[in-house]
Amino acid sequence: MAGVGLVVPPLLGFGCGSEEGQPPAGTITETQTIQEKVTRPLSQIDRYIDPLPVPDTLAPETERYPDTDYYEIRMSQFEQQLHSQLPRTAVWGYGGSFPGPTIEARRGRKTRIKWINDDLPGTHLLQQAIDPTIYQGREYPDVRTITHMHGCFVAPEADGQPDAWSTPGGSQTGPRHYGNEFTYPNDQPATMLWYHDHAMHITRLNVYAGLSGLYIIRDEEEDNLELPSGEYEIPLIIQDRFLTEEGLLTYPTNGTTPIHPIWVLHIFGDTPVINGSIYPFLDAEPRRYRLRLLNGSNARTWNLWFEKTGTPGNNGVGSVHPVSAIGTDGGLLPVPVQLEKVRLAPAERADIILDLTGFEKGTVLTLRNDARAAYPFGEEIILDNLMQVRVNRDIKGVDNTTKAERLNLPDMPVITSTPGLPKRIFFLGEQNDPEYGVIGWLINERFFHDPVEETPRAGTTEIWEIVNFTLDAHPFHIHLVQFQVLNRQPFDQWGYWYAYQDYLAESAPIMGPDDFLTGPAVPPPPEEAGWKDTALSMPGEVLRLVVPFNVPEGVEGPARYIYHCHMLEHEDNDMMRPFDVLQ
Ligand SMILES: [Cu+2]
Repeated sequence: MAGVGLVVPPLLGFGCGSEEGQPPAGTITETQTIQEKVTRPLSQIDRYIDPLPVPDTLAPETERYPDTDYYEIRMSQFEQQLHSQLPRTAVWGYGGSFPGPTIEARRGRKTRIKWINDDLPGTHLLQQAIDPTIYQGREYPDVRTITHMHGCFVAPEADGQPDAWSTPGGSQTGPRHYGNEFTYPNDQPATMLWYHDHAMHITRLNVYAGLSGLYIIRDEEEDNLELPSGEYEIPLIIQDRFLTEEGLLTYPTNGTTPIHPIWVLHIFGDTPVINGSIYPFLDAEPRRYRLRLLNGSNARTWNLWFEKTGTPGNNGVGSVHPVSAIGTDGGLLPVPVQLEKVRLAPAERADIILDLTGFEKGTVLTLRNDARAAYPFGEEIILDNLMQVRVNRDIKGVDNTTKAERLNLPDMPVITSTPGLPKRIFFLGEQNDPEYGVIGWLINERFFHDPVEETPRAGTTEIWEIVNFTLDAHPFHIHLVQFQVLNRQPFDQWGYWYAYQDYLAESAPIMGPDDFLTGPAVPPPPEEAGWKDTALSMPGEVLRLVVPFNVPEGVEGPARYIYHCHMLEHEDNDMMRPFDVLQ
């Protein structure tokens, strides 16, 4: 863990101690004790005065199981300072920090984690935002959690699915609960996954309260590239939140309709939080940095760029400083791609090189965003000016890393669908009420607990066509797999929707999108031409995915997984479905 965390002042410390001599996670130590400071209302805080914190990397226990790194990670409620001019904020977190500690894994060596929620309180941190009207008539305890490893090739029992939740102490469990200790095979290329809560109908509140963290897989292929590492490899977990003027975390409870008086269609916070810090800055050297970006927001899509906002002599102020994308959700790209802007939908990751080589001391870059919310047409506040990177340090030693455009990245296999298999079509739509309009979201007009309808066979590769009938872009996520985006193609949204209504009324056969296409199929942009587990389905477009299905060693019989929209308000009410992989 040495060399990974940046220097963080005590008042911003993560305190997920696991090193020898460190206190157990979640305890308040003397170094964490906050100095009493004059605080201000949120609307009056200064920007870019707190150094960007980086979550600690946990040290594993290596002796307990053969060929396996073992961890115990506790969930708890605690107070953390999100900005040095705000009082401490009560949050939830893994390992006593928000976001949780980073887990590093090596391809080919297993990781086993015991997720412990016994320390969580009996009342939810966001109790007022709980809305049982979205429970489809079922009953659930308010505090329930289950940790999902997003993007992981993992057995269904260890996947962390919505119905696998348990209450603190385990007195109540979901109908598909398989304990809280899971093994992750790490049988996939080097990449950055993330773990987060996934409990049925309450994922949005548990993740928003703070239950998420990073999981980085490394391998030899990546080692050989000589990418920036150690303190020059920095994760950016980008989230948005609402806080009161006093710094309390709040979640909207204004509801959408009398049918769901509290649950909201989606939320777009007015305060950016990066690695658990509001408007932080990064003091940088004039060299290459590898930034591991995660959009950890509930619902906000970001369209990010670095802009020169300050230079000695004002040279180039206002210009975009491009980055090089080198990886996606599931691994490295085949070629580096120079980008002015990086679009990230909820749960998507981007592996980028920010090259500050030769930058004069005093240069300031500001991380900006211009994505509308809801993406792409919405009218909510665009959160802009999120953090700063300041070239304020002298370079230590020499930068021996490879220039991004000269990186010899591994080849990307082109996968094709298994001949003879029909395409599967997934219709993204709304739950509509005749009186109140949109009251929720659905895929194929089915609720989560309706019977399974998709049963791909292990060893085959399918085409999944996602048809978006709504006016919002939805990040479509499939558990278990890493897929490739084949293309996107516009269609006549109204024409197809009416035909679909006829089909639902059983007066017409189901029709694929072919008769309604209005333009050419466009392959994914090069920065998206890698392994993906989440892809943005745009309104009025057919999104085609090439999805290879396999199950980890030892998995027998039909293996249950799920796919869903990764806007957490959507998946909680009911834009999520199960599927079974047959063998
Ligand atoms: Cu959605």
